[in-house]
Amino acid sequence: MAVATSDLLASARAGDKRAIARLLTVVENDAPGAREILRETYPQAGGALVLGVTGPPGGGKSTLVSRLVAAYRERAPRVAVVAVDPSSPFSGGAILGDRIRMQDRFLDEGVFIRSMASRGHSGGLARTTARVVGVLDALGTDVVIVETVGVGQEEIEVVRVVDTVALVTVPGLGDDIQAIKAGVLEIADVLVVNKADRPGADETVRDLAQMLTLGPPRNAWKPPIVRTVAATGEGVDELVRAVDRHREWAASSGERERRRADAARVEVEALLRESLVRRLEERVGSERVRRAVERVASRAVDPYAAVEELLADP
Ligand SMILES: Nc1nc2c(ncn2[C@@H]2O[C@H](COP(=O)(O)OP(=O)(O)O)[C@@H](O)[C@H]2O)c(=O)[nH]1
Ligand SMILES: [Mg+2]
Repeated sequence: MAVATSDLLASARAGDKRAIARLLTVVENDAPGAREILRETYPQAGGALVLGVTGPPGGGKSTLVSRLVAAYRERAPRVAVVAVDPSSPFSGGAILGDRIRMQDRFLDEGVFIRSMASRGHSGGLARTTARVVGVLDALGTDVVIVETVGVGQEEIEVVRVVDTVALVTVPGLGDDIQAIKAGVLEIADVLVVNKADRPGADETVRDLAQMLTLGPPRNAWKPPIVRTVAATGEGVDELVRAVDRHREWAASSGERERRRADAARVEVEALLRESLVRRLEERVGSERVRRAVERVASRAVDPYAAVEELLADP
């Protein structure tokens, strides 16, 4: 192993935030050294509590995450936040109040905060997030919280990398709840109605409870619905307890192993596909592909036949 990398790893394991940040940058950019870091850290990951916090923008996720960080820090020496959200306070897009609240967390030696751009990751955002979380876990982080805006398919993929998914909604979302239902509700382990200080919280809790009964029966876990006021911290302890209960259930029921096996399969198959395609392209050669495309375009040959010709030995 390169001396620089092994030094960085040693400092990072001791909790040096600059070393952790440098390692994550290499992994995130898939820069030279990324494979080595992955090889050294991969076997040591798997022990952290990994919680995903997702939901529509403006729901109070970042405020809630800040509260969760404080709660987890009371029982764990090292907590990290991975914010995959361009509007997150962690990346500087916040109103002043949020920033001031976050200040305490930034000053805490036991808290590491990373914000990730949501675009431009080779192999996809979910893969990069999984790797960043895995490295933090392996470096001795006790709790990793991933904040992401749960709107698109890619964001849904991101939360698949965590062990427990908390979906944050707010009162009065109305039709937006239908949109949530379509995608994220199916993968939510804990439902949070934040901004419970606002009118309509009871209705939202009722709507969500009803949706849960309408959906397909998933497994033995029935997602609890927790009300929070992230602005004051109300309900945060209950949320922490709900996450603990889910974690215990997932470990004892085999659900955690199933999710991890699924994630491993997705990653290995994706890498295998990428590698096979690369090798085939090298073997076939771009010139032959170009000529085949031309012949298909001029209808000299049909597409199946063209591919068969390409794959047959030259
Ligand atoms: N009334 C009320 N406002 C809240 C609560 N939690 C967060 N907010 C406010 O909602 C806005 C969006 O919060 P933020 O955490 O940035 O949401 P995010 O986009 O989901 O990360 C901010 O102005 C927060 O101060 C809450 O429980 N009650
Ligand atoms: Mg946010």
